[in-house]
Amino acid sequence: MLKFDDYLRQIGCEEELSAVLKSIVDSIKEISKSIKTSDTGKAGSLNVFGEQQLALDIFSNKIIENHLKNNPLVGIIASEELPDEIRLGDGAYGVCFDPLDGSSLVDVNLAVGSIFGIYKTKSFIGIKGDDMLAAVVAVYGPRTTFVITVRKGVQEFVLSDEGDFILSKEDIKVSEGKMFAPGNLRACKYRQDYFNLVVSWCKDEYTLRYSGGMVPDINQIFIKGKGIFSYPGYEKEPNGKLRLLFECGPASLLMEEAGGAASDGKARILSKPVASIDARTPIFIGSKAEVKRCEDSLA
Ligand code: AHM
Ligand code: MG
Repeated sequence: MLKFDDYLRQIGCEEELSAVLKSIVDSIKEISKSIKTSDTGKAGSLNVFGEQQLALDIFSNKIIENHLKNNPLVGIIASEELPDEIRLGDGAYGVCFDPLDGSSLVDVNLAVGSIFGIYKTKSFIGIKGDDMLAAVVAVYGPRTTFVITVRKGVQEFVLSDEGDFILSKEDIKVSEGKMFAPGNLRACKYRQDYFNLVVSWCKDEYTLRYSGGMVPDINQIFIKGKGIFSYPGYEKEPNGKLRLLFECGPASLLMEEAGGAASDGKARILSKPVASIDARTPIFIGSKAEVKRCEDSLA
């Protein structure tokens, strides 16, 4: 039974980065607890993307913000639920996060998650996923788990009854296999190429595993070790819906660390500079051959 702190020590993770990661993991614990009984209604406000904020989005954001504010190593944060990046102090680390991805799935009791990217930076503008030091994706489902990379492969931890995160899967690898999570199927009305791609997965007898939450949809690729998640754009929204900084970047670092790939259809997600904190990107992420198939089919 290896606890998270012991894992960090065992791999020789730098002390400061470890401290930032511990703040993040403490916030995951708190969200996991609060989510069970909290109000699932609307907060009455819109985020920078013009989307209705739920009370759940606001409180998850607050929990993470508070944990990071209490850590002097964190100098800047940016959240999907906040209009701008926020300067906290002189700390060298920057943490960007989607506090509760898929929050509208909580009332129907499907899994949701939090996504974190950790950098050494004074601003998120102009950075690339390639600059990221670590990424964490937490899943609140029947169990609370997270997958993490500090650029030494991908590991999964599970929250125990005692309140500790325990190593549950080591050196996660994503190879090939017939499982698909096709997002934004509305694009099929406007894009024959995407329609054809989805039909080809069906004809090849792929297993459909799509929950409507990017976090569980991608997490299953890590845990099953195979599959593809797609979220293309189309005329109405050429870059799709998902955010480069908050969602696609950290997920892509984890995927590449697991031996998979992540592309916007042409370029690696991790090679794309963040032009503005609200920038969106199409994404095709999972097994290498599947990502290539997306690139070839949608060229
Ligand atoms: P959110 O950050 O507001 O929760 O939105 C992101 C979520 C993703 O988890 C999911 O892949 C996507 O929205 C699905 O959106 P849609 O059902 O509108 O295609
Ligand atoms: Mg989100």
